[in-house]
Amino acid sequence: MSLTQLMYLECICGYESFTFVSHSDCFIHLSNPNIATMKEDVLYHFNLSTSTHDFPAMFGDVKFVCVGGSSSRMSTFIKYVAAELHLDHPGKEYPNICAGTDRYTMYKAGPVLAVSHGMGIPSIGIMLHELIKMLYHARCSNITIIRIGTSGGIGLEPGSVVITQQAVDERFKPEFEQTVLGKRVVRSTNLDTQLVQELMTCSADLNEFPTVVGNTMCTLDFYEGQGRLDGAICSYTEKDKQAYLRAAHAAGVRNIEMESSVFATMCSACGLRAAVVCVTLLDRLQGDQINTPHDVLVEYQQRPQRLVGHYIKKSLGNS
Ligand code: R2B
Ligand code: URA
Repeated sequence: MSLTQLMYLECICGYESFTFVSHSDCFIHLSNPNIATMKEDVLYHFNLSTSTHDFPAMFGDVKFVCVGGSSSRMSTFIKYVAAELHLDHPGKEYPNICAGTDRYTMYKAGPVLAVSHGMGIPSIGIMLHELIKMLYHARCSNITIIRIGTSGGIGLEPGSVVITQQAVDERFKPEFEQTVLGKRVVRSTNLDTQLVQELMTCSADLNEFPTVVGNTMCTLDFYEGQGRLDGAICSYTEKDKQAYLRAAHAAGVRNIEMESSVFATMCSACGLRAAVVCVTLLDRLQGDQINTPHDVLVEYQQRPQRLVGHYIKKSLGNS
């Protein structure tokens, strides 16, 4: 067990939080009693099932899970991490474990799993239900899960990386609201505060790009939902937009994306140590269109990968 994992003594169980004083392993707990009664669990959108795949053999050694929107980014990430951890050799391939479906992609290199989640809360939500159950069936312990993504910044130099303190909704509240059986259910969006600090230290170690800790606003839409003026529909003025983004900034929001709230809620409810690390592609106070040259955007998108790659390497005592 690494120093970081030894330092992680707090486990969340059910909705209670308590502190262990020993080096106890933290297992995933599902917040659903029905799963224990099922003979088979089909993870439909991964094309994996407990009756056709040996989850403990396939995934039992996983300690770090990185999730991100795009399939190609996750494929690049696994190759990068494998090289950093000296797990690869010339010609080594990283097959897509979910090759039987085109919904999500999944790659594994040693203790690292990389999974794509698509865009928006519904897409990442479905993926997380199946991922968390998969890790549970695999009897994984002491998992750290990090979303590495892109976002729009508020008042930051483009290319800055934001490590999320709190995921907040469009009213700047640290809440995720869902309709369950026709009723409004509001859950909190806690993230691991110690992990935030460890990632910040890793960014200082690298000293390659500006990094801040701030709140991340999670929205249901890229256009009007994020106060853009350039969608197919727009019902407000530039002045209204500026007032909204400045109010968000005053509430501690430093970036805007579309998955962090459900990610924080689900990981915390199931006892997963979680963080969100997103690069900002533009400063939303300056504009809405992403017109930065392609090669610059590619380099920006590598920044969360380099930061999290360094974190994993350091956690494994490999740096
Ligand atoms: C960031 O970028 C995507 C929209 O372009 C969305 O998935 C997000 O959260
Ligand atoms: N992703 C978002 O959700 N918003 C942006 O402005 C950029 C990337």
